[in-house]
Formats: sequence, C-alpha cells, structure tokens
Amino acid sequence: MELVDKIKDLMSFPPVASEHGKSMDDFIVYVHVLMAVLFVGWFAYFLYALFRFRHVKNPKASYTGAQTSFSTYAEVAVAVAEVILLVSLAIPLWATVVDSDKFPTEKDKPLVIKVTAQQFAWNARYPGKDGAFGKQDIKFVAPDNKFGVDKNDPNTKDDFESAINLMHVPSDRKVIIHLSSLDVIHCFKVVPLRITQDAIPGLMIPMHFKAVKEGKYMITCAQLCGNGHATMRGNITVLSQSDYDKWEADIAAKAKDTATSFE
Ligand SMILES: [Cu+2]
Repeated sequence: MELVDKIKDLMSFPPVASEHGKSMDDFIVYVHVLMAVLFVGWFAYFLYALFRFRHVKNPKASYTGAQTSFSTYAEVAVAVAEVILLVSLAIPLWATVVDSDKFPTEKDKPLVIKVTAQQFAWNARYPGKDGAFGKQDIKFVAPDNKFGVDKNDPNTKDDFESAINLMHVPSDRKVIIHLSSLDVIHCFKVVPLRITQDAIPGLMIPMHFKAVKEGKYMITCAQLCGNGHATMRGNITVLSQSDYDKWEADIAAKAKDTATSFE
C-alpha cells in the first residue's frame, strides 16, 4: 500500500534486504498508526475534559463524575484493534519467522551456517561441499577450535570458517544460522535483514531468513556484552548464487586446517 510506504519514508526506515522484512516493517507502521491515533484521540479528550470541567464553571467537585459511556466504548474499540493486530498480523508473522514448523526444509536447499559469538567478534563456520558439518563437542573447544569440532570426523574435512567478522551468503536462497556463544550472552542483529537473535552459551539456537537484495550489511551485537560491545561489528555480504559459489570455492581452497580462520 502506497500510504504505508510513505509512512515508512517519513519514519526513515532502514532499507530492507530480506524476504520477511517488508511484512515486519508494515506491521511496525500499523502499530505506530494505532499509537498515533490513540495519542491524538486521548490528548484531544484530555483537552476537552480540562475545558469542560474547568474550575470557573465547576466550583464544587462532583462526587459522581461524568456519566457517559464514551471512554468505555473507546477502550473496547482500542482493545479490538489491538487484538486484530495481534491475531491477524503479529502471531502469523512471528510463526513465519520463528516457528520451527516453518523452518526451511531439505527441498528449499537452505545454506546452513554455524555462528559462534565471542567477546567481541563473530565466527562463522560453513559445511563445505558435502553440506554436512563435522561433529562438535564442548570438550574440543580450544582457542584455535572455537566450534569444538571433532577433527577426526570425515565430515569435518571440507568444512571451513570464513574470516572473523566476515560472512557471506547467497541471495534468493534460504539461510539457516545455528547461533551460539563461547562466553557471555550476545545478540546477532542485522538490521537490513530484519533478524535479531540472542546467542546464548550452551545453546545452539536456529534462525532463518532469505536475503533478496545483494549488498554488504553490518552485523551488530544487540546485547551489552562487555567493554568491547560497541566494537563487536561484522559484515554479512549477500552475493548472487554464482558469486557465492566462487567465494566458497576460493575460501575452501585456502583452508589448510579446518579449524582455522582465513582472510
Ligand atoms: Cu556481544
């Protein structure tokens, strides 16, 4: 709807680069419109009440107060509008983005990446040609093995890590990120992709998205995670599938040791 887009411009929404981003922005606009209507409506009512019940005309306080049902009807109307927003927009949108039933399946041929946050950087691990990750275990975690990869697992052989803070994904293809943390709680946030997920030590939390616009987008940490929190930035580059394949072949060729990061 054109009006919705105009309001987005007015509110200076950042550009959207993911499939679900538009409906998320639309929803934010609807909520703001409702809030604007409430603000104007209740403020007008407040001014009216100030004037209508002014001291000069009402020297003695009324102990019964106003007897109309206007505010009751208004409250019910607001509640109905909020229920409509919640049930028809918010819950379905949440389900599309978060619900495990709606996750990309085998037939979507998603790219699966493992991301581990640490103070104060992002590490990303890719499954390589075979599409399968080597086994991981907490007992293998070491300064040079942040993902705790079992180096003897044959699936580990073609896995590779991208350079620290630099991730690449293809556009127009589903991406699943399994997110974890080495130390404290971090939060993986990419504003143009409209994705935000806490990274919690001991948990591997999946999230998914489909980028639809090529470009280089900033990854930020959205949880205050220590002194270097503000410097915990990375880049996620969205490439066409063919450029992504080239990047992957290139970086995989450079990988001498599967548990090391490469520029
Ligand atoms: Cu952080």
